[in-house]
Amino acid sequence: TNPRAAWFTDARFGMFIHWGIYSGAEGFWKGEKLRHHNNYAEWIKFRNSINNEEYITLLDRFDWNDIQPEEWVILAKKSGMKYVTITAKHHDGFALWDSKVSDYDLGNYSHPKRDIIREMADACKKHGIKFCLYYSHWVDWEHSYGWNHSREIYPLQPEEYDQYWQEKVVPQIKELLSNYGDISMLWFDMWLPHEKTIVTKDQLLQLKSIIRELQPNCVVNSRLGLSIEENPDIDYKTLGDNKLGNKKEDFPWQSPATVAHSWGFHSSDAEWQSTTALLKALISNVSLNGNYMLNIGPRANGDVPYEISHRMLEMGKWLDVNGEA
Ligand code: JFZ
Repeated sequence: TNPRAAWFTDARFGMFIHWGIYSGAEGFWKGEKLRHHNNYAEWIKFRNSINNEEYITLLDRFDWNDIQPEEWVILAKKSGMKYVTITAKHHDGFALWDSKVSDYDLGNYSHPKRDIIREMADACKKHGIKFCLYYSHWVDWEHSYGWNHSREIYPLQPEEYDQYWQEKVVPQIKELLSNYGDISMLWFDMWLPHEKTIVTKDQLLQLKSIIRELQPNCVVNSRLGLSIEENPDIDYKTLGDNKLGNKKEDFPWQSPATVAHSWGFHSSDAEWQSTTALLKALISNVSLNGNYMLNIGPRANGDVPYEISHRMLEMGKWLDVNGEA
């Protein structure tokens, strides 16, 4: 098997963190509910047609003196998780670090200035947790030539899309892999095979070779858009959201999961799964040699909803008694 992914196979349990400007909207925009039935709060910019300038006014709801990312890492540790994956850039295109490549970033819009990726990198190091990043490569709602699903009606030229790719995706991935120490994993997010998207195989291979060159130990998931079956050096397969595994595989795999439904914080998303259900999901995956990454959607002020932290801590207590170190 793949030595690069050995730590990932052993890790079993990790934390996903969806936190960004959307966390300030809480699933509502100007009194109106998110315009989509799946209620993914992190999609509000696109669903409710919010432009770049209006969207960042949500940052007024963030208190930069209050937000403590280390708390997320401590929660992961206490819950028995071995790694955390935070949304460095989600589909909204906003970078949670001080990016020299784009002005749509925290370096430009936090006062006092914060770099959440730096702080998370430091906190993970301090607490012995593997540090991993989510990066939305395919979809970007900020860049004029990024992909959004209206492009299915208003097409984008391949050359335009490549401009987005070369001037935003590639240099941002280089920044993330050059300035923040070891990145244990990059979690990309494209849920269709690249043939069905505007992204070309060449663009994906370019990205993969940059990653291999800059950080040869960094694990890459199949939602980069290259299937693990056809690309043996893709390190593991990400299943559909909240889909558990049902058999052992020849390769490492993972289920990304939420405690309720939305990934980003949503004030009316309240169908919380029980701790028992979450533990069963974890154990079921682990019994099939899989991996389970459970999400927190902190509020704009950084607080993790009690309904989530409480369940995670209960899982950690169970693992203390019954889990392997
Ligand atoms: C994507 C994102 O659009 C979403 O905001 C969130 O970040 C989630 C983790 O990933 O949504 C998906 C991606 C893939 C599937 C479903 C939702 N899928 O394969 O079933």
